[in-house]
Formats: sequence, structure tokens, C-alpha cells
Amino acid sequence: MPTNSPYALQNKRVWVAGHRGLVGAALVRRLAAEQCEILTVGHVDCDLRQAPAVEAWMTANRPQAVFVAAARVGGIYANDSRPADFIYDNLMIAANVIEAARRTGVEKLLFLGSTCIYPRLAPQPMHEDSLLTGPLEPTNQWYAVAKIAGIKLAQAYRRQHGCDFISAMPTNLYGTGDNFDLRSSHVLPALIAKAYDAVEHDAPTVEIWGSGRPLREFLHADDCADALVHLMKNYSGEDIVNVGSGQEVSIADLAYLVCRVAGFRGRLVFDTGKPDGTPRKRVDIGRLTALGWQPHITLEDGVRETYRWYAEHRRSVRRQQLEAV
Ligand code: GFB
Repeated sequence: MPTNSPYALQNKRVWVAGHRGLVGAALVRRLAAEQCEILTVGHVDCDLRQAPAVEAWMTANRPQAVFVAAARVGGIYANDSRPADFIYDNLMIAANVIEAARRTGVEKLLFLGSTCIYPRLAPQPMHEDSLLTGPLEPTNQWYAVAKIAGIKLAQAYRRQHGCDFISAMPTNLYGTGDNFDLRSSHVLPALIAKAYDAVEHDAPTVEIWGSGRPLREFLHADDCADALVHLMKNYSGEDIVNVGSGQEVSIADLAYLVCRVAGFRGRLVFDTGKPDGTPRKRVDIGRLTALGWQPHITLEDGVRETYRWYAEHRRSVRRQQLEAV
């Protein structure tokens, strides 16, 4: 069972691994209020898939607390089409950072997983105890297996070495600075980019992948970062902790919401040749709320804010996408 054990971040050297990602950037914004020293390092200076590079950087920079927000992430298509990247990169990042954290005497580490670690047909809402009770969703099993290995590493290092390493499982996240590239993005930024384009070009339709029937729970990245800081400060235990909003919506209703926010008045076309993925993955956030945390940002407010951000930044977002090709 979860236990409380206050950990002060004040005056600590706190490394946000993956500070350019959706959650990492939100963590950097959130930690600004904690009077700690925030450490970051880019991919060019420290490739987290290389153990010697990770250990050398951590030895030189001596973080006391670590958020492992670095990961290869992507939507259903990216997961399904690049299985080797998703399993290898995420396994290496987890193993290298966790082992180097032990060797360099990190006081506290929070490993970020994902709710896709749970069985495809886990009872809803998905409780933490569903882990490893059934087969995974095939489209993202590679990513899920790597994340399960990360959880088990954190638990094993707790047991064998007494390290204060914990793991949190966030639901589907979104927010400003997300990946809007349709080839690799998750559904919410994809819908924002598609609806924006349709309005801009006066298109009659917006294409939605799959049947529109799958249900997803969404949490704003700023809420997620707030929950992760709360866990870092207030939770110490082997049990994993779900991080979610309780706001579940069908993909079709999400698409209608995004189109309403964008002012798109055309039709939605569902491409059932594309995969639906897992039918439903609502999480039980009882453990997190029992620790005194609640979400604050409603889905509608979060979508409006993210849409506004995309509209303001779309030129630089598109430039980055072209550079990435
Ligand atoms: O967000 P998403 O790519 O990933 O897709 P998952 C969610 C649902 O939205 C699926 C549908 O049913 C998609 O078919 N969808 C509709 C779309 N239109 C689109 C579109 O234009 N783009 C995308 N991407 N989807 C991911 C995992 O699963 O969830 C990751 O693959 C991770 O590993 C993440 O765990 C949180 O929710 O299906």
C-alpha cells in the first residue's frame, strides 16, 4: 500500500530527464515554484541510450532528485510501425538512468510509465493491481513491455539497494508544446492540427482514424507535472501510482469538441482501415487522490488552450516537422 514520506525539493539539485518533451517541459515550468536547482541536458550532450554517457553526466552534475520523463513516445501509428525503436530506446533509457542513479547516490527518483502497461481488456477503471494480469494491446506492446521493465527496475532497486525510486503511470497526456506531426502524434494534437488545416483551407471534411468508438482519458501535461511533483514530495513506496483526470471521452466526441473549438463546420469521416487500439483505458486514480492530489484543468479548457497555442506557434511547429523529415 502507498505510504507517505515527505521529501523536500527545496535547495535540491533536480534533474528533469527529457526536459524538451511534453511532460518534461511541464515539469520544468512546475518546478520553478519549488526553489530547487533544475538540471537539464540535451540529447547531443548526453544520449540516454548510452550507459557511459549517462553515468559520466550524472557523476559530473550530481542530481539529488530525478524525474525520468525521457522516453521515445508516439501515437498508435508510430508505436505500431517502429516497434524496435520503441522497445530498445525505452529499455535503454530506463536501465541506464536507474542504474546510474544508484551508482551516483540519487536520493529520490520518479520513473514515468504509461497506462498502456495494463492488459488490453483490464477491468475499468484500471487499478494498479491489474499489472501483468493479462495480454497487452498489440499496437503498443513494445512500448508497454519497456515501461513494465522500468517499473520492475525501480522496484528491484528499492528491494535490493534500498533506493527511494518510485513509479507513476500517467494516462493519455496533451498540452502546449505537444507533437503535432501526424506521422507520430497522439490523437489530440493530431485532431487539433487537422481541424486547424481544414478551417484554413475551407475543407469539407476532417478524417478521423478508426471507428471513433474507443474511449480515452485525457490529462493536461501541467496537471500531470503537478501530480508528479506531489508524488515526489509525498509518496515513497514500491506500488505504482496511476495519474489521471477521470475525464473519459470517445474519440468521436473528442473530435467534435476539437472541431467546435476550431470553428470547423464540415463533416467528420471515419477511416475504419486505421486501428482503434485498445477499446477503453480509464484509470482508477484512488491511490493518487488518497495522497491529496486532484486534477484542475477540464478537458474543454485544456483543448481551448492547446488549440490557441498551436494557432500561435504553427509556423515554428511546421518548420520543425520539415527539419525532422
Ligand atoms: O492517441 P493515440 O495515437 O494512441 O490514438 P493510443 C488514440 C485513438 O485515437 C485511436 C484514434 O483509436 C486512434 O485510432 N485516432 C483518430 C487517431 N484519429 C487519429 C489521428 O489522427 N491520430 C492518432 N494518433 N490517432 C497510445 C500508445 O495509444 O497511447 C502509446 O500507442 C501511449 O504507447 C499512449 O501509451 C498514451 O491511446 O491508442
